[in-house]
Amino acid sequence: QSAGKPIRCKAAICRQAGEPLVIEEIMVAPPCPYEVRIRIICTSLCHSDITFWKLTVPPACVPRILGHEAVGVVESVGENVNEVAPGDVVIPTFLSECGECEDCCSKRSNLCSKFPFKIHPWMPRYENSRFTDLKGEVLYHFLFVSSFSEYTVVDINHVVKIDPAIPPNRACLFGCCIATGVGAACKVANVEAGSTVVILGLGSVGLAVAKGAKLCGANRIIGVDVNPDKFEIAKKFGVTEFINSKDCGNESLSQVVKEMTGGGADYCFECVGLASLVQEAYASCRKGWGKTIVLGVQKPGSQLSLSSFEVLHSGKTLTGALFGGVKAKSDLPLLLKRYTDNELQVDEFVTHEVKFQDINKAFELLMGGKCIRCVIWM
Ligand code: CXF
Ligand code: ZN
Repeated sequence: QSAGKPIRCKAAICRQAGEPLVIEEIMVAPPCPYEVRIRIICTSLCHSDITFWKLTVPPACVPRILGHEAVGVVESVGENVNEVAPGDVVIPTFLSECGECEDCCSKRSNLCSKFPFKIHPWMPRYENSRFTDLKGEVLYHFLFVSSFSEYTVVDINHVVKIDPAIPPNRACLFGCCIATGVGAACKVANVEAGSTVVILGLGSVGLAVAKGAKLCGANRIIGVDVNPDKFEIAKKFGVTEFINSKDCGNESLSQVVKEMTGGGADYCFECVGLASLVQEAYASCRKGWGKTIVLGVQKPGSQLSLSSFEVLHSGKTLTGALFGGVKAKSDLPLLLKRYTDNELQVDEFVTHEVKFQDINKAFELLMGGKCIRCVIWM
């Protein structure tokens, strides 16, 4: 009975960069053609939300509804939507899969070219917003998801229908960290059994890389972090050795890795978002076949410096991946199946859960360093 009408509900709005989110009543417009209005069940906080919450320069903009790791129920659908119906449980995804473009038709890419990924304040198809505050002011979208709201509107190309039996406080993690980390190991790097993996940064994405590497049969999984407490935690995720990058003395991290591994790691994953660490990761990989995968979100404008001579001589590969190379609609259900088959455990990722009204607590927890994932229940 709400279909076709605006919905009044609560949302957590970023009104000023770096200031606590403000919970306000807002209006959520009905979905346009090819769009889906979703009632969010729960959402989790990702470091990218914090990055964009703090950011004061474009592509940042306020007032904005952040949040991009979520699960919800379809409330209503716009015209031309046949893939999902009201009542379906769905994960909204920041990457589109139109299923028709050159990228969607190729197994080599997950970067839909019909609705390309961008840090954008609008809906992908109509370049406008479905959110207004009670004064009628437009509220901006985030990553085509904006899940810090009781209701959101998402393009059908950004919606994946899932098994409603999956616990929502686990399902939501597949909207970013699990797909990004596990996908990076299993799909982008295609980690070979018996190999040695180095993970720079043991946040949720780094730990998800460890899970993925373990699933692929990696022999040694070396975690690197500045926080020594991370090793105990990371062991549960498959990390077998630890380097505190602050304790490398006169040596560079890559020198330490090369000594430990007898020449360099087979795979190196940068999960922090620092250009200098991407360079260290590349230097830590074994000549001839080492692969470096960049997952960390860098500051806008940050540049890499690599010796072209070394690139020529090394035979190494450097690549990056959004969403772990995972295609939202084609691959996410397969990853979820590995979870329901108990092959991939994700319980350990959820260290905290809060109510929507306490969403700012989730920010404090994640920034505090002891939290891996905090689920926010609507
Ligand atoms: C990121 C990927 C790079 C841009 C911002 C969002 N993904 C998820 O956290
Ligand atoms: Zn994220």
